[in-house]
Amino acid sequence: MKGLLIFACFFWNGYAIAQQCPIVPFPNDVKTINGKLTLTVNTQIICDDDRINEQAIYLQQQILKTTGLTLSVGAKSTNSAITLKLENSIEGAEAYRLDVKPNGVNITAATAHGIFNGINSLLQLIRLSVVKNNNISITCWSIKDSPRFAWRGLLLDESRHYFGMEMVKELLDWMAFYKLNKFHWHLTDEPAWRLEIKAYPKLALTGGIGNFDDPKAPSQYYTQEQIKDVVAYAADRFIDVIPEIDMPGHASAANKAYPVFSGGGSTKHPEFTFNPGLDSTYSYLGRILRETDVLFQSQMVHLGGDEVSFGNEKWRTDPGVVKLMQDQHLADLTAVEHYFTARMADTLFQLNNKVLLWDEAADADLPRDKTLIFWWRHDHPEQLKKALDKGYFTILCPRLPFYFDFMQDSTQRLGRKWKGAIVTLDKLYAFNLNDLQVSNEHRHQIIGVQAGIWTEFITTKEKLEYMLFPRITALAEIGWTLDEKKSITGFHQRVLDQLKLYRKDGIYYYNPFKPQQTPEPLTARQVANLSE
Ligand code: TNX
Repeated sequence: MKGLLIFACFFWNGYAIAQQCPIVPFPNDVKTINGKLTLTVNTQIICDDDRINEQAIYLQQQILKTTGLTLSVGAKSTNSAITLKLENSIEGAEAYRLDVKPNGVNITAATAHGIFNGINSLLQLIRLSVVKNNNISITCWSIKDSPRFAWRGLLLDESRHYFGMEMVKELLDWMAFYKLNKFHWHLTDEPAWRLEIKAYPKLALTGGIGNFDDPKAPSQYYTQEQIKDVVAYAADRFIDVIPEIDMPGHASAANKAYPVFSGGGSTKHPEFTFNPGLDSTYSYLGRILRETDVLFQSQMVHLGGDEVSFGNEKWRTDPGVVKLMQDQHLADLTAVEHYFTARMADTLFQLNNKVLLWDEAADADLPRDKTLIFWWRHDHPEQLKKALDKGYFTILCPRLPFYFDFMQDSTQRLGRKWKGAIVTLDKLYAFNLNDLQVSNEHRHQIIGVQAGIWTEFITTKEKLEYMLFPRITALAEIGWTLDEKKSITGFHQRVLDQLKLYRKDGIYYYNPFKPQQTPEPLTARQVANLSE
């Protein structure tokens, strides 16, 4: 019933046509307008404001790329036009208005980011329209839109498997299309270190060797030039890139390159930690963070901080750590972990960066105004509560349903499950903050949501696409669209439209409506291992 409400009905030639706005994420205020607009080669993109000229060119390029139509950008209108205009009266850093009328399009916003969001809504309408004889006919709408959450993120783990520049840019393109605005790049972990650091070249050269399946795979990493390229590409799309340099755990690849800083590990996780009992560890990691800060413009670094207990047992007997515990009056290994995190966080604060950490760090008593906590352990709701009670701004990324390495279908053969649970598209879409029992007083501290593509079992581009598309659309709506505007029936309709775009673009997507049409892509080796 609720689903029906979002269908706007209008009459045309005497027929009632149920019409739903196809934009993903679904806009928070949308009305139908009678009639159609036809874009032709004579339609001009009008923009006489240098502050949004780049966005006008982005629109021009995307229209050419996706439809073949070449529109010119200029300051004066000839006939029908797409007009981009900054207007201070529109409230909200990312808010925009999009009016598509039979005689032209207006996109207005107070910021360039808002204009960019409006452009992406228009691009969605254009891409889903019919192009005939170089004419594009689009349905008319009046949209006033702004996001529910400021942080709408996606994490890609490239330590376990490396995907490379082309894949990263493809992800950034789709993120922009769906108004996702934070790219969390997990670049270091146990199998490999993927970021060139000039002061310590072996981090990439030696640490870059291997992946989750094959410890001997040739070194693969991002050079500093490539990082700058990605950061600029993302900035053009209003996406902040946040690097994650995981510490003091998940440090095995770094320790392979510079074993002198290793704090040891466990049988299952050898050489897993950095050594918090050595002073030189702090200056070593400090230099790494300084170079990282220069490369990334977001003024935020994620320091990980998760699962340290997987491999810190050697700390107990390490003379340096024992001395540190005595000198600093640290009662146990958790206190050592927090001491380490606080010291590294200080380095970031001196660089005018915020520190971002997984929810283990809610116990570490870092300054509230410079720390963001990522709640990932859905089975530890008390950790979310603690982060909020302590006043931290928090991002929700609970494994269930936000980890996209989890299976999405009972027929899937390779991927994670949580005690038998899988993450279907509908389960993900049903995610609701109200189920988390966050008090009203703390709601404003929840600044957003984020999904993670962890890649232990995602080894190819096809598999990555299969796990992400179309789940990325649900993520986008959870981040952007208000609960009362969401509807599962409307969403299914929108997803069906998006699947058409994936087909056009050659994306190996998963079809939630007809899973047998898009079988799970597995390599011959994976199939052989499964049947063993
Ligand atoms: C947990 S998220 C991890 C990752 C794994 C992921 C697999 C987090 C802080 N740690 O290291 O890749 O689960 O789903």
